[in-house]
Order: sequence, then C-alpha cells, then structure tokens
Amino acid sequence: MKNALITGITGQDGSYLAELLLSKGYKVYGLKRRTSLPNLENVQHIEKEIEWVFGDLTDPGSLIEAVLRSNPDEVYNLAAQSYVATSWDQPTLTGNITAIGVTHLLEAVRRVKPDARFYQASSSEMFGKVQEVPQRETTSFYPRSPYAVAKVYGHWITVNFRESYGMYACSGILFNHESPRRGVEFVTRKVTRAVARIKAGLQEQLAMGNLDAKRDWGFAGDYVDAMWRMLQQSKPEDYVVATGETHSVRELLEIAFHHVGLNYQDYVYVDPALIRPAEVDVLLGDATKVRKLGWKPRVSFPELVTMMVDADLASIQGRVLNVAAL
Ligand code: NAP
Ligand code: G4F
Repeated sequence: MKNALITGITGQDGSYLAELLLSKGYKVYGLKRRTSLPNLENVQHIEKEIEWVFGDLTDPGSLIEAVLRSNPDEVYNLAAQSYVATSWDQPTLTGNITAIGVTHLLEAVRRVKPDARFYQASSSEMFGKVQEVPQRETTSFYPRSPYAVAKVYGHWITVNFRESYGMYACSGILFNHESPRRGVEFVTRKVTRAVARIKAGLQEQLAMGNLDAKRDWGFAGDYVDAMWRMLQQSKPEDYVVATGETHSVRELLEIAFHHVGLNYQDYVYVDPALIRPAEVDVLLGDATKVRKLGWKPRVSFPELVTMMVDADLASIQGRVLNVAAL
C-alpha cells in the first residue's frame, strides 16, 4: 500500500483527490489547519478513512512532523490562499502561504523523505497577460495578481528542487476547474448558488464584476486524475491541464439562469467594486502533453454549470427541509 500526504485536503481539489487515492488503495494522510469550528464539509463522507495530521504551510516544523508521520510515497501540495481577489487585500499572507509555503514543504520532503514524489498545484493564472494563445507548458508567465506572482514562485522553486537535488518534483499548471464543492466566492459557484437562491425566492439580485473575462473551465473531479497521472511517470515533468475551450462570465450567467427558466439580465448588475485592479482577460489551455498520459476532460462546460446549479438547488431544498424539521 502506498502512502500519500495531501495538503489542502479540506478544499475542493483535496477532497476529490483523497477520494481518488482511497479508491486506488492508498493510505491517505491529510494536513489540516487548526480551525475554531469544523470545516470538513467537503470530506465528511471520508473523514474516518483519512489519517489527520495537524499543520500549516507557514509553519515548517509542523510540515517536517507531517512528513515524518506519513512517510509518504507521494506528496500533493494543494494548500494555498487560492482566491485571487483576496490576494490584493492580503498580499503578504498570500506570499507566505502560496509562495514560501511551497519551499517549507519541499524542504521538509527533501530532509525527511527525499525519494517521495512531489506534486505542486501551479495555476494558469501564471500566464496572466497571455503571451500566446493557447497557453502551453512553454508559454512565458506574466502574472497579474499577488496570487499569480506567488504561484510563479511556487512553480519555479519546484523546478529548482527537481534540478538541484534530483527530486521527483513536478507541477500541474491547471486551468480553472469547478464543482459543487467549489468555494462560494469563486465566480462559478457564486453564480450557481445565486441562481438557486433567486429561484427559491431567497435572493433578488446578483452583483458581479467583469462579465467579459474568459476562462477555460473544467470539472475538478477530472483534474485530480491528471495530478495522480503526473506522479506515475518514469521522470518528473510539468503539464498543462485544460479543456481547450474558453467561455465568458456572461456565457456562464446565460447557461445558469436559463437552466431554471430565468433571464440573467433581469437579475444581474455590475458592481464596479468587484472589478479587479488588474485582470486576466482570457485563458485557453493546450493540454496536448497531458492527454498523452491518457487523461482527457469528461464534463462539458454546460454540463458543469447545470450540475452545479442542480446541486445548489438540492442543497437549498435540503436546508429548508432541515429547518422545517427543527
Ligand atoms: P481551495 O478550495 O481554496 O482549498 C485550499 C486549501 O488550502 C484548503 O484546504 C485550505 O484549508 C488550505 N490552506 C490554506 N491556507 C493554508 C495554510 N496556511 N496551511 C495549510 N493549508 C492551508 O482550493 P482548490 O480550488 O481546491 O485548489 C487547490 C490548489 O490548486 C490551490 O493551491 C490552488 O491555488 C490551485 N489551483 C486551483 C485551481 C482551480 O481552478 N480550482 C486552478 C489552478 C490551481 P482551510 O480549509 O483550512 O481553509
Ligand atoms: O472564479 P474566479 O474568482 O477565478 P480566477 O480568478 O480565475 O482564479 C481561479 O482560477 C485560477 C486558475 O486560473 C486558480 F489558480 C485560482 O486559485 C482560482 O481557483 O474569477 C474568474 C473570473 C475573473 O476574471 C473575475 O474577474 O471571473 C471574473 N468575475 C466577474 N465577476 C468574478 C466576478 N469573479 C468572482 N470571484 N466574483 C465575481 O463577482
């Protein structure tokens, strides 16, 4: 049986990856921050199958302890301050977690279990003001937010540990991927949750930012399989993971509202406060390289959006029932 250590396991991707590795017979160790209240919603169905280790990417000693305890064959670093908009409000915190935190974890692996295979969650945000279309592994980075700058650091320190120490360390440059487990502030979930609430009469309007931004959106459950495949190869390399399609925020609104028989223009207004100081206008990935590992996206953009709306509708109905039962 292989051991895997996952940081960021309570987040969207961590929960899907934990499910995947458990289904493959791994013993899964999950790094978890101390929180004042439980935040295990995404992993409650597998909570008892996971070996929990407490730690924080900003605390090197706790990461050494986590690697010692888990004795991992594979380490997946998914933890980050991952919300781009917050990175302008908290740039130093974002750098400490999303950039320097990667070095803390790589150092812990290098000192304790240097033959462990290491995955770094790099991001298409690194392409920022894109230098070519579509973006591929060789496209230059031009980060447009403190988050993206931190991710560029995390990406290159991973390359550096691979080249300096011969570690099996690689990065997946993942384009946006979403699911019903997505945090509620990200644009897809913000929209699908609002659609469900408007349909249920719990909300009247929806304030949005830049409706013209375009993203290459896929399904998170598909993308964690690509992470695993990257760590099963004979040598470590970096890979772009994307669908190869791009859609605007406006298209997202159209599909989500239309799914419940509504017109988004009757409910949505643009709030200038939600426009970012610097924007990534369009992302579109070329996943040719990772497709050669047998990976491909399985959920289309309309399927993804309607899946998320349906999940939010079901969640609201469940909540109403629960309240009624009290
Ligand atoms: P997410 O839902 O925001 O999850 C982030 C995770 O990181 C949470 O488990 C969070 O724990 C944990 N975390 C935050 N700060 C930490 C710290 N100081 N120490 C330890 N853990 C910490 O993110 P996601 O969407 O699953 O994304 C996973 C990773 O992929 C992130 O690194 C993200 O930047 C990157 N990425 C995501 C996408 C995407 O479209 N989803 C695309 C490219 C790259 P709490 O639950 O305690 O907050
Ligand atoms: O959903 P978003 O907040 O995601 P963003 O900024 O693309 O970042 C996500 O994907 C990255 C991969 O490319 C990850 F690395 C990162 O961790 C995160 O998961 O915003 C998407 C787009 C942006 O252009 C934003 O300006 O939607 C636009 N947008 C328009 N109105 C909005 C809103 N975004 C949010 N969150 N809220 C709005 O009201």
